[in-house]
Amino acid sequence: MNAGESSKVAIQARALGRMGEAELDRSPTALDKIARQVRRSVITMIDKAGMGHVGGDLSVTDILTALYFGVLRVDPTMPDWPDRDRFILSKGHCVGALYSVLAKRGFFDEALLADFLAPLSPLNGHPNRRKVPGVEANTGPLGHGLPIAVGSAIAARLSGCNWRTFVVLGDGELQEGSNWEAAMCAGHRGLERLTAIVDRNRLQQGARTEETNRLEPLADKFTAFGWDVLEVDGHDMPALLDMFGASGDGRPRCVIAHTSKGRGVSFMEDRVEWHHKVPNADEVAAALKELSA
Ligand SMILES: Cc1ncc(C[n+]2csc(CCOP(=O)(O)OP(=O)(O)O)c2C)c(N)n1
Ligand SMILES: [Mg+2]
Repeated sequence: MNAGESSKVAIQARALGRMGEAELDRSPTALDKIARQVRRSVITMIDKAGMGHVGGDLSVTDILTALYFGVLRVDPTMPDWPDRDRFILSKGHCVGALYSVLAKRGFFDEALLADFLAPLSPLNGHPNRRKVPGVEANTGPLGHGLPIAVGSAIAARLSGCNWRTFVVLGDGELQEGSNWEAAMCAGHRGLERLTAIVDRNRLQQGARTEETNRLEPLADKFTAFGWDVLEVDGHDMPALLDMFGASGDGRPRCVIAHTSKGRGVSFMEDRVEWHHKVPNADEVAAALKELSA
């Protein structure tokens, strides 16, 4: 353990942490329920902090829940277990959803979520691997997660390990050129144990993606770079679980997950202003009411 590792939040995995993998209920119904709890906790965290990225947190919630509760081989009591699957949240501004999922999965105590963005809290506005167990990479500046994930997949291959690497990218984020260098490298090397998931909510900060810098035909672009491309409703839990298998045909996999920014709160859905607008007290109450229905 290096100095950075030892400064991580005094995180003891909760009792849940030692829960045997077999005891986790991985059914889509159970996962949908967890996702609803995550959405509620995101609203509460942002309300308390007075900051956050609510729209993108809500669009990526089902994807993160499917990964952490249904797919990733991780052990919350051993966040640095060498054989674990690696997950990188490249759209790091949506860390509120990631923290909530990590806490629910047992990486740290859910009570810590109340300190989201508070002075001296380890739960910063972007993920930090030196501070929070379960976080694999520091992200926030867009365009870095896929290059890191490609490196992770190459490292697994070079060291003869069979862990898998997953990365979630924002769609607006794909306007960063570094993604396409990494995509080209992954295709060239046939990194079939790499899965990139695009949170295709069609909005970025302040505008729609297609008005800002057109991404379509997005599937064709990844296909041309040598990827196995699948498209899915990013809020359909059984379908998501289905898509997250390795490609197995010598190509990296790209899952384009069609989502709604602000998903689950009707007045936030698909509205550009909810990228990082903070709900007022009435809006918080209305959001929590909808999410408990
Ligand atoms: C390199 C870089 N430029 C600008 C920003 C500021 N920024 C934060 S979020 C965001 C929009 C991201 O949109 P998208 O990737 O579509 O994410 P989502 O819609 O899921 O929130 C921008 C421009 C940043 N974090 N990094
Ligand atoms: Mg987007």
